[in-house]
Amino acid sequence: MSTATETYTVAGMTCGHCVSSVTEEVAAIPGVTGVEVDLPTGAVTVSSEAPMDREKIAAAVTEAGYALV
Ligand SMILES: [Cu+2]
Repeated sequence: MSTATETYTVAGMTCGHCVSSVTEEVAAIPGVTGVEVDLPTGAVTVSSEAPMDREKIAAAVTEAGYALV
């Protein structure tokens, strides 16, 4: 199985609850195998089985109530 890893930046996260909301929504995207969020920088690293559409990540982040930078 090949894997892809991409890092995105999410604006508006301020606490652990924000981190878990974003993690939950992004992890729910089909094909995503891992999500790591760095709260101080807003960096969200997404591992997936195949390269992800940025739009899918953006939609999940929007669903969580935040915005992709
Ligand atoms: Cu929060």
